[in-house]
Amino acid sequence: MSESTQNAHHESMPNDLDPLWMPFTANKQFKSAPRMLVSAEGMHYTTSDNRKVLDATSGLWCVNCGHARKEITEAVSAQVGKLEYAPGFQIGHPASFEFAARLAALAPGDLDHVFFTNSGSEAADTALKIALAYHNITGNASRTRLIGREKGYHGVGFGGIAVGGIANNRKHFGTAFPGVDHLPHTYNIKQTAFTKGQPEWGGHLAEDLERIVALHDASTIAAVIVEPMSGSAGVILPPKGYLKRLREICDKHGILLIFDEVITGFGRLGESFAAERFGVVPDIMTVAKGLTNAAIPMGAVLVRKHIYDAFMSSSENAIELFHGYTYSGHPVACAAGQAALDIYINDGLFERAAELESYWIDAAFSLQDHSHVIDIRAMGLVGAIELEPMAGKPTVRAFDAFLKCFERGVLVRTTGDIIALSPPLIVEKNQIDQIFETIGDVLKKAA
Ligand code: PXG
Repeated sequence: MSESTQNAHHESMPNDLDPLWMPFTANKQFKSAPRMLVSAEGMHYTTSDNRKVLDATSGLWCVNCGHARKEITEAVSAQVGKLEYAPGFQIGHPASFEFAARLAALAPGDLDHVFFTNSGSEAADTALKIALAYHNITGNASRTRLIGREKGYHGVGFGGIAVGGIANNRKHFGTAFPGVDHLPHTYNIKQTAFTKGQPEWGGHLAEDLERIVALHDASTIAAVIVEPMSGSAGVILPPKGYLKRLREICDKHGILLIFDEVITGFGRLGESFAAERFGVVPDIMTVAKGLTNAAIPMGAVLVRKHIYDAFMSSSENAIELFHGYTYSGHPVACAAGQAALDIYINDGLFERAAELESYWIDAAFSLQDHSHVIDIRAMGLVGAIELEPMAGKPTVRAFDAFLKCFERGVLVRTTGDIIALSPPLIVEKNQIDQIFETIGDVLKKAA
């Protein structure tokens, strides 16, 4: 290493790592061998020891346009200079209205009203509150039950963990949210291993909603919330027909259907939203992550016209929904979001993801015969390589692969023993090759 690189390394590595309590991280392990990213551009991060790392995860499934996009940087700095903040309660600023109108136009069906939050977790909790309040004001106050799904992830707020279905996210935090039930997950690799695209098996699991309705009665159920494709649980694609059937059963019983599109929104599955890809329009949709390309945190909830209209039928000076955040519709986040939307449209990134899909799937399936690979799932520009857990040591095999890939210049993400991949939609074919060659090499060496 040259002297100048050593200096750069030294300057960018903080002296004291102890005060920061890192989120969703093995703090002790990390701090004993830190991995630090100091800059990013396009498809790559640069580490504190000045290595380029190909980003196969879009940060955390969020930097869909690629890193450090000039258009976003410029829009953000112009907005900070012009109006860095304005309150959003009982007063407005143009950017939030303009951005909402563009999102409404992009969203399918009549999902044409937008409530801004600052994260996916806040979007999930907001969506659940809107569903409860909707029934309350339309004369169905007994509809208070919320139905999630096993293995679901809807962020870390109390509402989100209650309807979520990942045990580690729930088990230490009590049972503060009553009246929740869960659909069964659709993960079953005995039936579906190595399916390219959506599995044939599993559509029947939507029928379980009828069982839940029979158990609790529809008059007590407000909403069903699902990720159209489970991301955090390890890329579980919806079985064919499953989402359509959920929609039908919800309609039959007057239950609102919420899609959490925090990961699937903004091109991940080769369409603007999973709702478009699967041809099912929910009543409420949550988004975040790719909404601003993650340059500034932001989330949003989109609701269908009849829901918004129900709230607007109250008296002229009433506050229709007692909910909101200091930073709802933050001007700088709106500027980032508008610039991201321009990039998605001008660069045709959703179409690009669709065009690359078959190349992506074939590249993922090139690892099919590697030892310890027990399933591969892929669609759009998202994928998962599921590994056989080491006997008595779950998660170790995948985490080891994550560390080795990082050493070899590719950033992947792991959840359990699953390697999850979701590159920026600007990824090139040779970079797709690099991602899977690196993983393949790491798995071969580890075998
Ligand atoms: N809903 C879904 C479907 C998500 O994937 C959230 C809500 C919460 O968003 P915020 O912005 O509050 O984090 C998410 C977040 C991973 C991983 O690798 C997934 C998420 C976040 C961090 C890591 O599985 N998803």
